[in-house]
Amino acid sequence: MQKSLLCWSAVAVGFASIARGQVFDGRAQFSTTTNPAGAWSYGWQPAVDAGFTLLTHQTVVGGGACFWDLPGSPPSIGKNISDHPILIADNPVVPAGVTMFHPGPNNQRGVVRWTAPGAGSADVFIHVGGVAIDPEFASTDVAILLNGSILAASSNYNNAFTYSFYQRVEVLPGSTIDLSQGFGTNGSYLNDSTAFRFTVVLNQCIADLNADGVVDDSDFAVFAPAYNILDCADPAMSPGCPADINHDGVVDDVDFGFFVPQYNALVCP
Ligand SMILES: [Ca+2]
Ligand SMILES: [Ca+2]
Ligand SMILES: [Ca+2]
Repeated sequence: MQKSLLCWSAVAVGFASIARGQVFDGRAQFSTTTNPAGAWSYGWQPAVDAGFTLLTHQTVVGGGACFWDLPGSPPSIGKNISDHPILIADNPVVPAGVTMFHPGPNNQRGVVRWTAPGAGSADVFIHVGGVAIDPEFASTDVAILLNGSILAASSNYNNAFTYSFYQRVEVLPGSTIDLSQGFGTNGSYLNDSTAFRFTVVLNQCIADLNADGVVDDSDFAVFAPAYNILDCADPAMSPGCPADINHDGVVDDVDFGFFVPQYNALVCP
């Protein structure tokens, strides 16, 4: 197994504290040093739900993007752990901190897997897309699976594409939720670099922003100023951006749409 000194030395950048309770943030917790790492593992499969093999080789691209991959080839799953944007081989400029994947030449699928550490309700948020710059040639597809059964699937025809998924599912210890990426409808893996976010909130009320077991005015007092700031990357935003309920990097009307029903219910489900 090849390990990059850069990947190891930057581990402190690769981990961030969990913002609130049992929040599994596939971007903040992305590991460039171990696989599996906690609830997360990075692997590949020859087709959707056709086995899962861990990726154990690592490649560094652009001086700070670390990928798990097959030796010399995608599928690959990685993160820009540097503090600056990085140009990837197929031309997307990947901002600092972004996680991304790329399918293989024979449609080997990159798979990011979350394995439940306990039983309960898991709120699953996934966002895909947004880094490649050549929409004429790019095409990928994604599937989301619970214990090998497809919950949702989507194809896109260019990387201006963005796709968001949310579902609350019941899990048992060892249950798996997979985000799987293939090369799409154009039959080519070229230009298929794709960013992703993958977050699971386990047994926690997603609108309980101050984690006291109810959703009330004290949570709205957290939400309202964050909504006015909007961007989680804004220095004025509270650390961890707790009001970003759907974990897409901004606090906007979509988050408010998640907030309102739980506020009306008051007691966490
Ligand atoms: Ca493609
Ligand atoms: Ca609360
Ligand atoms: Ca949001």
